[in-house]
Order: sequence, then structure tokens, then C-alpha cells
Amino acid sequence: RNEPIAPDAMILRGIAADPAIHHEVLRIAEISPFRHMQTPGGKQIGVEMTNCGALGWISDRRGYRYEPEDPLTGKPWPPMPPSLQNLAETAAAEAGFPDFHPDACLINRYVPGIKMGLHQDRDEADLTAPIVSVSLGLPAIFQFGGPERRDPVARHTLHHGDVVVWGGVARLNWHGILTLRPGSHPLTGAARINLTFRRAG
Ligand code: MD5
Ligand code: FE
Repeated sequence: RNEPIAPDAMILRGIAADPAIHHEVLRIAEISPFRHMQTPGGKQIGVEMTNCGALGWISDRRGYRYEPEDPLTGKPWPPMPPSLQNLAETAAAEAGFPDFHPDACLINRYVPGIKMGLHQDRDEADLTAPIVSVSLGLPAIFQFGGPERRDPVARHTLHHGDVVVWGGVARLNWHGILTLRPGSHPLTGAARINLTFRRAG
């Protein structure tokens, strides 16, 4: 069940398969809908995004950052549902990070043909906190490298309900998601949804 993939990085298989998790995502998206964001360079990000929690990750012509309000609605992001917060904190503790309290949850929606290129997550104020990533719906192949862009990259398939926790020496590792393949999932349809819990502020 617990699959270490590198020092301070672990996959917890199938622990978020409860449909109630996905239902919370649908409720959040009724308030703050999924949307394509702009990059600072003026391109559209292929993945559709929304957020819940005190802070939400956004990208626009001015850059990448965390904001307390949804620029689309002008209102605060929907609160983080306690069931999602408990899931993230329980998974982090299981992976060896008992003091994790996320204040941000970025929700990514991939449809077939969409990918996320190799990158590092470094927009957070406290880089000692881990990140918890929950996968729902269609499977995807994620690429997991090292702290340097040139480090070798391993591939792991993430399925519905899988949770990945990474922190410590793995916190700034390069990672990405390969192009989503066509398919349909009973809960999400032709989509993969990823929730990324972070301590951003
Ligand atoms: C996703 N999202 O699937 C991924 C998270 C992001 C982002 O990367 O910044 O929104 S899953 C990728 C992942 C899983 C497990 C470990 C690592 C990355 N990692 O160690 O870097 O939408
Ligand atoms: Fe990332």
C-alpha cells in the first residue's frame, strides 16, 4: 500500500477513492469554476484550475502567486472542506509529516491530450512543509525527477484514489504529468482531477 518512491516521497495507493471526495470537488467548482489561466508569457495553461482554502494559486500576465480571492468571482475561494483537510493531514502523517496543516488546495482538471510539463513547486512561503497530491478519475503517468533539472526522471502511474506525499529533501524535485490518454472513468468521465494541498502562506 505504501510505496516509497524516493527519500521523503511516498505513494499511498487508493486511500482517496471515496466518491465523497469527488463530490466535494463538484461543490467547490459550483462556486469557483474550473478555468484556464494565463501564463506571464500570455499563453493559456492547458490544465483547468480552481482552488479551495484560505489561499489559491493563480497565474496571470503579472506572474504566479497565491491570492485569498478568486479573480473570476471577486470573492474568497471556497473554504477547504474538513473531509479534504483531514485526508491531506492523515496522508501527510502516514508519510512521516505529522505537523502538516494546509492552507491552500489547487485543483487541476486534465482532459485527454492535456499534460503538465516538468517544473518545480516553489511559490510557497515555507518550503519545509510537504505537499500532498490526490489523484481522481482517469489514470496518468507522472514524472518524478530530482532537485536538478538534469536529474534522471522516473515514471509512476497514478490511479483513482492514489495520494502522493513529498517533502523534506524531495520538496523541490522536478515533476510533471504526461499527456492524458483518452478514456472514461465512472466518477469523473473523460477527466483526471488532481488536488494539491500546500502550506502556501
Ligand atoms: C498534478 N500537479 O497531477 C500535479 C501534482 C502542480 C502539480 O504538479 O504543481 O499543480 S502530482 C505530481 C507529483 C506527484 C508526486 C510527487 C511529485 C509530483 N513530486 O515529487 O514532485 O496535477
Ligand atoms: Fe507541481
